[in-house]
Amino acid sequence: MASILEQITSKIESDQRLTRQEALALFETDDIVGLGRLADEVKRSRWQDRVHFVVNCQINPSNICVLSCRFCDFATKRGKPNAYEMSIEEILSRCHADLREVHIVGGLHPDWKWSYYLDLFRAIKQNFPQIQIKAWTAVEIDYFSKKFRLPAEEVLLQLKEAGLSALPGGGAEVFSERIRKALFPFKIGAPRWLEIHRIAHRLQIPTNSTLLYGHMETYEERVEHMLRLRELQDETRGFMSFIPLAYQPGNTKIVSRQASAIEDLKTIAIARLLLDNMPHIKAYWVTIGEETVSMAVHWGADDIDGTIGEERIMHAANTSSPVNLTRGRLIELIRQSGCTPVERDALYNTVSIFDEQAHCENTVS
Ligand code: V47
Repeated sequence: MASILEQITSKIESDQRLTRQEALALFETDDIVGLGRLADEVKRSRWQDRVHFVVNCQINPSNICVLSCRFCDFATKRGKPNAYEMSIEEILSRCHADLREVHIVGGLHPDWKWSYYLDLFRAIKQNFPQIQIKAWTAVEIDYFSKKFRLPAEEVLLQLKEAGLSALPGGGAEVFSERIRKALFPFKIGAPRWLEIHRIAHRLQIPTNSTLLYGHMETYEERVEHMLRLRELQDETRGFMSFIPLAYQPGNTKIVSRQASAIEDLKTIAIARLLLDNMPHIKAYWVTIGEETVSMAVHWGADDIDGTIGEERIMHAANTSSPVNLTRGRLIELIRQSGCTPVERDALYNTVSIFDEQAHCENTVS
């Protein structure tokens, strides 16, 4: 009898979708190499040996948050020694002419006015018109909608007019009521997260999607999460990428160590196979590290995010990754993995293809 991997291979070769049971069987398989090879074939049929990256900068304007989610080491309260807030000028001072993307997310700030959010985007676009702004998760959009008494649609329209290009994929965590009740009971759940992304897609604002794994979720819950994203993507085609986020345990004591590299690679490979309508699968070096990323590009990932700068969410949870990678380092990492680096913008338009050594050496910084 054919093995589960052989059965799934022939389904994929005849363009059939994977079922929930098949995805679960892949999580249980011992044939990690076979799983990786299959995900790599699917990735190559779409992207050949290309791997995308972006020259970007993450900015987390404040860690003051009205929520206190159990899994989060980043959020704090006003008056605590680690609390911080950035002015628009401070944020501008972190932007520079080489950037293609700024990725802005933060705590749900209790006092900032709606004008801060609009003025911030206008100031970035005025000073750095080439930068595309990918900002505020669905959780933040929902918070603005309630706090400023505007429908989510209106929040998104005003942000778009001020310069928003895309929404990041954060805040999804795991689409499981069991886990929401245990780890983030006051944060929006799956229906509202999906609704905000549906509205964004309707307004022609592309978005990303994430899954926070490696804490207390089951394989069934990981699969259910991916299936709900696949379903919305069938409806809207508005997602650009899916990013599995490996949980950094930090000081929360939810788990004692982060998921293994094999778990990271399995999750990426299964995402590539199950999310057949998701263009990009991102291996995020900040959470899984450069070594695992260099393998992940052979396990189904076609994107490794970007230079990033001073990221604070995972670093608050003691990630061992560096605070910044240069464009040159990203190109080297992709090349050393045997792939072709493709610099992109926030919306996955191609900026440069580094398919010749000379081109790379002349261009890196
Ligand atoms: O929503 C919080 C997660 C997310 C931890 O869209 C944690 O391109 C791991 O969404 N360990 C924010 N994860 C980051 C995010 C993201 C990152 C990179 C690219 C994109 C994109 C989006 O980080 C949160 C939450 O799910 N998170 N704490 C932690 N200790």
